[in-house]
Amino acid sequence: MAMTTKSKQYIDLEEKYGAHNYHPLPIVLSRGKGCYMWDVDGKKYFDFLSAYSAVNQGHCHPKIVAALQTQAETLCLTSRAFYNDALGPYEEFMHDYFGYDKILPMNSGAEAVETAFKLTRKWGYLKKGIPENEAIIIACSGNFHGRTISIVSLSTDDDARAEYGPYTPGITVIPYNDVDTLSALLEEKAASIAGFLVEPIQGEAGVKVPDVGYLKSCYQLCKAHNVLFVADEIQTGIARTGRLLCCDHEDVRPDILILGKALSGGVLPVSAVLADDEIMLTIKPGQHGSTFGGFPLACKVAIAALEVVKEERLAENADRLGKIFRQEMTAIKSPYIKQVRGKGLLNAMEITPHERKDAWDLCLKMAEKGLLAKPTHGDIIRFAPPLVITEEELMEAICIIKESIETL
Ligand code: IF1
Repeated sequence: MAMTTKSKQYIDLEEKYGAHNYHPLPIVLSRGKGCYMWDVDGKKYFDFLSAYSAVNQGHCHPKIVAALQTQAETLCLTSRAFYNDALGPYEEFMHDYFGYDKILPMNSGAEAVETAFKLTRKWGYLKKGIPENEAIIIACSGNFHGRTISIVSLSTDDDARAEYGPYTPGITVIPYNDVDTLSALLEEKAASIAGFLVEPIQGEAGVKVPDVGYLKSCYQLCKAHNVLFVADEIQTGIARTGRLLCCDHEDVRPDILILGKALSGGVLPVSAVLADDEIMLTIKPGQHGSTFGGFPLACKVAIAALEVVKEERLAENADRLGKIFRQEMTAIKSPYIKQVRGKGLLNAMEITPHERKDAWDLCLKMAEKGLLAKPTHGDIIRFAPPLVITEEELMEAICIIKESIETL
């Protein structure tokens, strides 16, 4: 797919003046609406990445943008040195919406994961009685929880982790989707284990869906050993997998719930950690915080974003259309398709490179035909459109995917 002159101007600017910490597809976008984006030449695309599930409500959702605009003209930021009339009502809204005693508001997903990490350790020392500096947190291989030093200390992906040492101690990594290993580790070391951090579906690893019952079994083991079950729903939450939370598929209520991305509908960085008082109140005034955490813009935007989820029945839509998507994709007979997997509208296709064509080539071909998706970890293509997509739009997108595979 040839890069246009106009696109090249923007790409060159980023090449020259921006850090080279990404390798984007050569598409330069300038407008978004619903499940569509347009590039600088006016070409229209289906967005099948949704900014990694941050745009579940669709690009520039009018209700969310209006909430942003109104608050932006009123009061943007007070800091937490004072109270304001947006944060309390937001915290109550989140309590009613998710059913946890309290919320600790942050900005990026990584910050929320770090916050959950600190909360888990605090609880380990103050409530479980783990000796100071001996708390262990368990994570799963193949995880992706963000890019701070402590989070990459959990990572098993060399790109995310190499040459960033020395790493944060107090971490044990076990295989994902492996209850027996968790059970054995808890039997052996529960006394010093504070928490188990897990993605209900591993997004970056390539939409790895664990066996049915995995989350429930892990949760029960954690309960039995007085270890916190910490769910990172930054990518799987907010209706993406066909339920409000991915843990809802197994009726698991995490001890600590981590949200981000679509919590703001992709309009601002808004993240949050939710927990009940026994855990949340272990952090005292002055022991954690953030300048923009829970600022008035975030409060109003997040309320609007979550109201849209319910008003437009996005979880139900994701559940229904996800089944259609996987059915249609599985029906395609092609030497390129190794496997199609996912839940709700978080799906992935594992590609078998064929005649020197791979997932990257397929993504370029789909872009040419008006659909944006990106490979993860080599040959897995994630397909995650905004949850506002209609069945008609989905069928049109499926045609593009089929045509692209056939003409690759
Ligand atoms: C990038 C990956 C996905 C996440 C989970 C925490 C975070 C993320 C489950 C941190 C963020 C983003 C980061 C983004 C690409 C995307 C991503 F490819 F990096 F791994 F989705 F799979 N927990 N994931 O998925 O949230 O600090 O980014 O707000 O380009 O790094 P963040």
